Amino acid sequence: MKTLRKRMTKGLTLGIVATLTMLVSCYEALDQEAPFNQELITQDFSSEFIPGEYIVELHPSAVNFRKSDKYEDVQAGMRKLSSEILFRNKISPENLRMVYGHAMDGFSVQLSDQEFEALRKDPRVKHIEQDQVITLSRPNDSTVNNRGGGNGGGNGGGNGGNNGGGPKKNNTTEPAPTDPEPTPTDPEPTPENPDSTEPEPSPEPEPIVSGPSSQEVPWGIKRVGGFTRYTGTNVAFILDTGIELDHPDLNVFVSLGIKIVPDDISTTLSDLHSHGTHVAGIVGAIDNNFGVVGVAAGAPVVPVKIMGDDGRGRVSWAIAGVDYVASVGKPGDVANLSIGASASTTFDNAVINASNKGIWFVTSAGNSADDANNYSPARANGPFLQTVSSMDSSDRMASSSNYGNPPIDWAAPGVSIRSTVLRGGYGSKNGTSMAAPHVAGLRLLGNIRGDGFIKNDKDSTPDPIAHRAN
Ligand SMILES: [Ca+2]
Ligand SMILES: [Ca+2]
Repeated sequence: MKTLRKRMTKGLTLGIVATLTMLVSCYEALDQEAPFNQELITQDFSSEFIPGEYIVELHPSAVNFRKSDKYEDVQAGMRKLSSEILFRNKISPENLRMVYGHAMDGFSVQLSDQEFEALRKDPRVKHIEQDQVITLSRPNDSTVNNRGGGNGGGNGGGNGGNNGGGPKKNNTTEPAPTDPEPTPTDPEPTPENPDSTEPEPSPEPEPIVSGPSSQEVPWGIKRVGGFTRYTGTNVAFILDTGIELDHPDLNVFVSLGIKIVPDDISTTLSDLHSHGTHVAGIVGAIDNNFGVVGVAAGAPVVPVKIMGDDGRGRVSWAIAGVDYVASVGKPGDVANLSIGASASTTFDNAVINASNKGIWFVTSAGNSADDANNYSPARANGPFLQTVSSMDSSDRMASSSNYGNPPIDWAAPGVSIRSTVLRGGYGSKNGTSMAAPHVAGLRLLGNIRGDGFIKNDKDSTPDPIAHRAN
């Protein structure tokens, strides 16, 4: 697998150097212990297309070779075919970047205006669309609490204790291994009477406890029905900035992972940004005696690194990640996409096609306080596709969350969400990026039921709150 990955990575590396303009698809606000529903918005969701960079979808009839089940073989076949098509149109095959053969047939490529016009007229070409940059707002999380780091007081910046749960002090007994559900039927908390699951302003600051029995159950995990030790055979693909491979609170399935981003963007499958590690922890942080715990505790999380260490990616890279999942994923697997871009037919179709293989694709609604129908893949719909809006611990829609039913299927916790971050640490983040993996974890466990509806929805249809069904 290692060689295979190496080879694939080599194939995918095409020396992409571009002046990347910013597209903000997802933000992570500072963990500042914001009062209810006033989470900080550091950046909006906006979009920028990349001049001269395109995603090309081919007619399936253009595929002139028999596809095997092997990802690397199909990649090689598509690379050959794509190069031929470019060559025929007097375009240097060196302009070729990603190739796709599972979620769609096609490739990404750099083109001059003249080359674009030529390729557009090729009968094998079904659709061409401009590529986009996707940018996460913060390269690093400032709220890292390294386990056992001894820098007590919680978050950097002195903003008051542990956000995101803080139940450590009473958690002296480990959850029972076989039946760990702490709050199977959590009643709807009300703003007037937040129950003990609420993470909001904790009266006494708590020191970081290292050592046994210091695991906390973040409020979001409780709200969706508590955690369950994952015993199934499926996996959760995290299409993101990678996952910190050696984080002690994560079960990272490294050998199934793939670095999609080119080598000049990042040379490691691991996460050097923190977004992907945080998302992974919400899905499946391990039930042990430290750190946090995820919805499907201990589930294998697979890094599909579509975003660079600087938090920048491209729609063409994201599609490559989706294409990979479509190839190696199995029915019942889950793929989390806590990223987004301006509306992209190609991106939508790739996700829809991949999900139709029975792989759950869970996407964030986006954080622009806008109609989710303006963003991809948030706006895509399908039987195995879930779009998730964000709410706070009082069941109120996050002020930044996108809205609109369809495409939104569920609301889930996305404000002051504590999870795994870099260097084996823990920190809080906000956004629909954090809401989606709650649903991804639930899908890994099985069915989801609604547990009430969010308050302050921005459209006329309050989103149902995702909760474990059984
Ligand atoms: Ca843990
Ligand atoms: Ca709604």
